Amino acid sequence: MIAPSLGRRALVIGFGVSGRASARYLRDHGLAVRVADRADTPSLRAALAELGLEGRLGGYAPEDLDGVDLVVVSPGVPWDLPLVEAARGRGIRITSELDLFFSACRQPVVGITGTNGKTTTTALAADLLRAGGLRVLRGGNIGEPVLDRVDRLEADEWVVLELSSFQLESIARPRLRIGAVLNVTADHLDRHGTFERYRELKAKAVRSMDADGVALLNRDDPAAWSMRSQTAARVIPFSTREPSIGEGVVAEGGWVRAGSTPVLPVAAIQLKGEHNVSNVLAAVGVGWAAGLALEPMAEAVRSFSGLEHRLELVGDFGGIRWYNDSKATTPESTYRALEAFSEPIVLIAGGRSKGTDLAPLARAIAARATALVAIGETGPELVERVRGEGMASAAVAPSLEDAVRQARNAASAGSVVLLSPAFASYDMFRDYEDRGRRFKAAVLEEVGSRAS
Ligand code: UMA
Repeated sequence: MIAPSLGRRALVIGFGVSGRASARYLRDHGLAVRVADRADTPSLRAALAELGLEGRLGGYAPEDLDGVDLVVVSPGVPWDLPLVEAARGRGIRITSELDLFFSACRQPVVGITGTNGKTTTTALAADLLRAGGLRVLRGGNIGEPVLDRVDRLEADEWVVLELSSFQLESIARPRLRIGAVLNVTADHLDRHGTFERYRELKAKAVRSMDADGVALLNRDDPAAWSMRSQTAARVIPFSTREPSIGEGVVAEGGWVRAGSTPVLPVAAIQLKGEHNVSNVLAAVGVGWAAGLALEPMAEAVRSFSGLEHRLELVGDFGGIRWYNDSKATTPESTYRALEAFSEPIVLIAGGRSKGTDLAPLARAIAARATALVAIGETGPELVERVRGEGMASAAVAPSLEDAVRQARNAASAGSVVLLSPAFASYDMFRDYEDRGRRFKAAVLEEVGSRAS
């Protein structure tokens, strides 16, 4: 059946995991789907052939819009790309995978956004809801598209989405039952221009909520907390620092509490760092707002050991513990990683800049790490700046493998080697996952094999 509101002929711009899900969904709804992608690779060609679609790879042109009445923009494609602007100029409807998802989905949706901690909180919130007996579809920026699964949702199923600013920008009305904003610090300024615009995109998650919704806002983060005046939803604060916030979720006296009810001891949380306690509070808040019993939720928190590439322990070799925190693509996530340890730290950092200032990062590294091995495009400037802060042990490594060797030489028993890059990975790697896996492989190769 052709859904009347979708049109007849769609152009999907960007053929990554999100674009493929959109293309599948629209094709299955009877639309003629064409794809355009700036890249041209064997895997893109194979994916096109597999879905039986026509497309232009290696660039796009205005004629790609001919005959099209719907344009689906992938999250990584700028919302103001000239081709998208041209489509607007022609009066063509512009949408996205998640915009279409919200139009089609009737089930309650939990949306989790913020600059750091989204993926961990999304994974944990989904686990908590499942532990509480609910059926859950998890997806979004966590790497799992959802549009091609919306038709299979059960009537009583819940949806837990990680929402990025890129995705929020493209959703006309994110209709959330429960929305959580974890924190907002400067990120993606290369795309959004100003912090204020970026913050507004995050606020969109709670701005379009109704009075029967619950907005979980981080009381400890000024930008997230300021959104309490921008939502019609009931606001539940969460905080690791202010125990007396009334009807909130807090960490106080060594306990996680939901309102006045103790949920579990903070010491039972396996994740490292105060930022992760904050993420746990947000996830517990989601379960609490969904009306679940606290005991199964506490059990789900206890058994959650974290995700790959987020302060992930690679191994302990000769008394040196190696951690993969490749998902740290912003200085703030690296600050949190640095704060999560009391041991001496040899830090591997650097990558592609997203327009943030390097000075505060250099100060934090010099204050907390004993040595820096810098990689990627920002590597040389980072080394120069930490030296300017008085840090003697700082050097550039031409490759990640070389960085691992240098870090091994700089570390001693009892210290931690931490890959927490603070920047995007695209200068040297396919993505942060590629960076993290190559790091782990290099550690096992260079250090693990010698230690065993
Ligand atoms: N492309 C173009 N033109 C462009 C940009 C990209 O044609 O201007 C093409 C690329 O050649 C590639 C395709 O688009 O073939 C990639 O599309 P995409 O960048 O939208 O990436 P997807 O594979 O579809 O993954 C997207 C999200 N990517 C981004 O937002 C950059 C994934 O988030 C998300 O997990 C996935 O959808 C499912 O929802 C990743 C991410 O880095 C993890 N997110 C950012 C972050 O977390 O900081 C926001």
